[in-house]
Amino acid sequence: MSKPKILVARAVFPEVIARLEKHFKVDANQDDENWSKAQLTERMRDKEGAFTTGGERIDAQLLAACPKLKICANMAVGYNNFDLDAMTAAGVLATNAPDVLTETTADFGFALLMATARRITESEHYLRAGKWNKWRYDMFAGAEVHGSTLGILGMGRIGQGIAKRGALGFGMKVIYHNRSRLDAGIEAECKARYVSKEELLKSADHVVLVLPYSPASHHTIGAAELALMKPSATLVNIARGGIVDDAALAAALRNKTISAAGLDVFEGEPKVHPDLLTVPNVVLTPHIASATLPTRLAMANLAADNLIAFFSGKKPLTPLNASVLALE
Ligand code: 8YV
Repeated sequence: MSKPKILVARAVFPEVIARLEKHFKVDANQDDENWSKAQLTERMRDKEGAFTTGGERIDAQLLAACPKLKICANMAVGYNNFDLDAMTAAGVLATNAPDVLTETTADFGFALLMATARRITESEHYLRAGKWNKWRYDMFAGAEVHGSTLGILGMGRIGQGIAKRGALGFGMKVIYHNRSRLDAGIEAECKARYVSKEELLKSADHVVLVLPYSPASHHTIGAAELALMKPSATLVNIARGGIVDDAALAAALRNKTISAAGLDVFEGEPKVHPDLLTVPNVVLTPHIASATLPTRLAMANLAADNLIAFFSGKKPLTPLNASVLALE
């Protein structure tokens, strides 16, 4: 029997490509070319499976042009690049890559919170620019982290990881808001108290965003929400671009409506709103929250495991629209 044809849409670890090649006829984008939607569709047209990252939009238009496609395995926990309804309607299974990145991403969320609150990049830029010629008592005085109030919007696995770091490691009071309230057992484990979004924004010293992107969460944080926050508060976004209105945030940072922000994700990334590049009180990183080599390898292997399981007639490990499998 001939091997199923799959597309690997972005460059990934050579050992993962080698694994996939044992099972599939692989068309791999190892040069990491930036394909347009039309180029992606063209390369996917004759494929039965696809290995995607968060950047490739899989929608009804693409699916209509790729009738052989049966599965798209995302090397990301977030899957807002998938039109899940269109995929389900087309009978295409979608899988994501949760769990393996939880702790690494929570570490980064906390690192960004610390760097933001304690003005690490701002002070480093000052030092590198040769501006440091004497010590001053209030030089780069930042916000207290230990003992302060940490507000987490989006209390999934990564949010819970950040809550534990804050509560257990830094003695923070943790409040959270989520679509649904967590079980009392999980709240106790995370030492977290459920509050309304408004209360969270008004009372947190540090707000961390870890909620999934969907049209419903678009601009969850805009000018009105920023105005609710304390002028001394910091905001960290490791979720998705589009959850924050970046133009409104840049204005709030410039006007000191809030004191600082740490951003790993941006509206329209890899482009960054030009106003964010000119305000000093923001730490900017290029979507690297899950970026350690062991974690990225685990994410790639999980996407590969999903493809291999599916084409061997087994249940994929992390399906998003398992109802499609019932139709098989
Ligand atoms: C990915 C992410 O690295 O998993 C996610 O949802 O945002 C990151 O961990 C990125 O999406 C590329 O796949």
